[in-house]
Order: sequence, then structure tokens, then C-alpha cells
Amino acid sequence: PPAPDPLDFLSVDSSLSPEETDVRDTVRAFCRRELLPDIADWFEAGTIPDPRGLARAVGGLGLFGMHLEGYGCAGTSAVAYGLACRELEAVDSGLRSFVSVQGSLAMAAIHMYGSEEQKTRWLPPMAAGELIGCFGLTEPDSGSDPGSMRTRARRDGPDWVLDGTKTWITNGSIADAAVVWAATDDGVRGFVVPAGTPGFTANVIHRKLSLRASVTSELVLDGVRLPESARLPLAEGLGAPLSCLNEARYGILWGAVGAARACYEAALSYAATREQFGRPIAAFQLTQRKLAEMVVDVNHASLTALHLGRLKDAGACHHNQVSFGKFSNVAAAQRVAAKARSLHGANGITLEYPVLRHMLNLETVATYEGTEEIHMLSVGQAVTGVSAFR
Ligand code: TGC
Ligand code: FAD
Repeated sequence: PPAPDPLDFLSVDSSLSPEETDVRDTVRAFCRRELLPDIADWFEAGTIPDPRGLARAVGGLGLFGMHLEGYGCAGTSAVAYGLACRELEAVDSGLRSFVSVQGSLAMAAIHMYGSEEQKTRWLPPMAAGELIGCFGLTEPDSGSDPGSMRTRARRDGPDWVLDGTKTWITNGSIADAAVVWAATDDGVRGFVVPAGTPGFTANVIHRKLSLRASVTSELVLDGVRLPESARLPLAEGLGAPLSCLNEARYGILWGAVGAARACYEAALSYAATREQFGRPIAAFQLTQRKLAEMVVDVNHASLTALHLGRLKDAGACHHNQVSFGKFSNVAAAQRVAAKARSLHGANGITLEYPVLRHMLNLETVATYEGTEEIHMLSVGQAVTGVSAFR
């Protein structure tokens, strides 16, 4: 048998289909050509300078909502979607977020729970990247426990009136439409709020030290009046937004592999060229231990992602298994990023190398879409049958 490829030690990608390999190569080439050269500058500036141009480019590649069927979406396999997330996050978690919030949260919510009219109106332009969407679940006092949300939607004649505040909303202030979740007398309901609706404002959250190449916002709903046709008719109860989260968490468990791989590759290359004590640092046993541990983490995470992707494509991936993948793969990526950063010495703290940028991003990735603790508790509940959430 051939010697292992240092960049794919367990040959995980050898089991991809030709179509999946095509998606991987296309997205990887796009990322390396269009995104990688600028990402450190965007991160340093704390912005994506041309989000509409980026949305059109990503939409042109068919990546938004790519595993959804119809309405201008590509209808690929879940594994292909995961590979796209992996390649995007190998550049930066903020770029994967840009794609997964649009496709897996805003579009998935409309696709799963929307009326025919809502799907026809919103999905094709969102798939093309002509319109940007966001997903508002988290509130200042309601993060891990979204069931405690205070945002209210009340009936007023034929209309709904929404009041409340959402926070930490990715793409919030650049979105053309926000999928907003609100409590009603009958439980949680979802609404599509077009930007510019009177009473609806979005304010950028500044001074982030993580996910800097990503727009994060607060959404304020002050007497926002919407027709019944803005409500997602099939969404009833908290299970609706949570089911959308499964889609995004699935993308993240692949994305984390990309961030981990990028850190490992940077470390491998640096170790081969950086010399101390008259030898490349790759020659020291302690460096090799770090690299070997990184290889194990990257490949375990990669296998987990591919396996869950195959289960998802077979319609057999339970949300507790997504929780397993989300927390274990993000934790693996955090371990890899920390080792890669240490291996770069002082250079590792600069934006000349990707390692600290990924390490800082992964702090957010471990927090959003359910913190590490929340997913541990989901797995804990699944194996013991006892809920320890409250
Ligand atoms: P609980 O009573 O357990 O559940 C309420 C109902 O929902 C069902 N359910 C799920 N359904 C589908 N998928 C899931 N993952 C589900 N988890 C639970 C459940 O069966 C029940 O259904 P029913 O019919 O019996 O009513 O709810 P709980 O209030 O105890 O909460 C459970 C918990 C803690 C797991 C959940 O609230 C949770 O996941 N919390 C974390 C919140 C979170 O992840 N927020 C993410 C916001 S979006 C975001 O971060 C975007 S980041 C940007 C990016 O993605 O790039
Ligand atoms: P809290 O829930 O207050 O948790 C604080 C700590 O307590 C955590 O360590 C947590 O694990 C722990 N904890 C809480 N409950 C328990 C428990 N039962 N047992 C043990 N430990 C517990 N939200 C959206 O709706 N849409 C978005 O687009 C979005 N984008 C985001 C982008 C960024 C950059 C960030 C940072 C967040 C984003 N979020 C978004 C919000 C994100 O989902 C929340 O931050 C996350 O769900 C955690 O909520 P919290 O920050 O309120 O933390």
C-alpha cells in the first residue's frame, strides 16, 4: 500500500464520489483564489468589505442552501455541502458562517416551514446571493435556553406585532430579511421580517476579538407590524428553530475540520523550515509529538464528519449525533489550533500566519450553535436518559 499522505493521513477523501471530489476541488480553488489572499486583512479590519459581492460570488458557485431541493438550490448531497463548509472554514470560520447562516438557518427555515409563496419569494434570490438572510433566535437574556425568549408576537386584528431584542445575530445588519423567532400565546413561532420594516433596526456589534471577518448584530423589534403571510405557517414550537440549528451544526462539524486542517498544514510547513539548535524544529521529538497529535485530531474529526454526512444522506442522522460531532470536532480543532500556535513561536501570534486567527475564531465556534456544554448535555441525556439541562 502507498505511504500515507501527510495532508490526508487516513485517506479519508479517497472515499468521496467523483461529484463530491468536484465540489471539494471547486470550492477549494475558489477559496484559495478569492478569499485566502485577503482574509488576514479582513480579520484585522474587523469586516467583510464587500458582503454583497461576496454573496453574489458564493451564490454563483451554488453554495447557498446547496443541499436543499428546488427553488434555485443545487440539491447536492449533505456530504458535498459539508465539504464546501470544510473548505470555506479552512480559510476562516467567519466565511463558513456567512454561508451557513444563509443556507442552513435562514433558507432552511423558509424551506422547511415556509408557505409556497414565501419559498418562491425568498429562496431563489437567496440561493443566487442577491439577497442576504439572517436568523434571530438568541437574545440578551436567552442564549443556551432559547425557550426563555422574551421577544413577543401578539395578534392585532389580522396582523402580528413583534417586540423584543435579538443579539449576536450573524449578518444581521447586512440582511435583506431576518427570520425571527418569537413567543406567542400558542408557543414559539417564526416570522420573516424584511429589512426596512418600520420598527425594525439592526446595530453592528463592535470590538469582537473572534470571528472578526463576520458581521454580528443586535436586532431591535419595536412594534414591528407584519401580516399573517410573514409568519412561517408550518413552524410550531421551539422544535422548529432547533431543527434549523441541526442543519447549521452539521455544517460546523465539517467546518471545524477545515480550520483544524489549515492549522496543522501551517504547523507542518513551519516545522520543516524553522531552524533552532542547528536543526529544523520538525526534528525534535516534542515537535513530532505535537504533529502526530494534530494528525490524529484532524483525521478523527474528518472521519466523524464524513460518517455523519453519510448518515445524513441516508436520512439517519439524529440530532444527538450532530451534537456529538459539533462538540467533539470543534474541541479537536481547538486542540490543533493551540498546538499549531505554540509551534509557531512568536510568529504564531501575528496575522502573517493563520494559526492564532483560527484559534480565536474557534472560541466563537465552540460557543455558538450550542456551547460545548450544551452539546455534552445532549449526548449525556441521550446515553443516560436523564436531562441535566435544568
Ligand atoms: P426541549 O424541551 O429539550 O426541546 C423542545 C422541543 O424541541 C425538540 N428538540 C429538537 N428538535 C430538533 N432538533 C434538535 N436539536 C432538538 N432539540 C430539542 C424536543 O424534542 C422538543 O420537542 P417537543 O415536540 O417534545 O416539544 O428544549 P429545552 O428548552 O430543554 O432546550 C434544549 C436545548 C438546551 C438542547 C436547546 O434549547 C439548545 O439547543 N440550546 C442551544 C441554543 C443554540 O444552539 N442557539 C444557537 C442560535 S443560532 C446561532 O448560534 C448561529 S451561529 C452562526 C453560524 O451558525 O455560523
Ligand atoms: P449562555 O447561555 O449565557 O452561557 C454561558 C455559559 O454557561 C456557557 O459556558 C454555557 O455553556 C454555560 N451554560 C448555560 N447553561 C448551562 C447548563 N444548563 N449547564 C451547564 N452549563 C451551562 N445566535 C443566533 O440566534 N443567530 C446567530 O446568527 C448567531 N450568531 C452568533 C455569532 C457570534 C460571533 C456569536 C459569538 C454568537 C452568535 N449567536 C447567534 C449566539 C449564540 O448562539 C449564543 O452565544 C450561544 O447559544 C450561547 O448563548 P450565550 O452566549 O447567551 O451564553
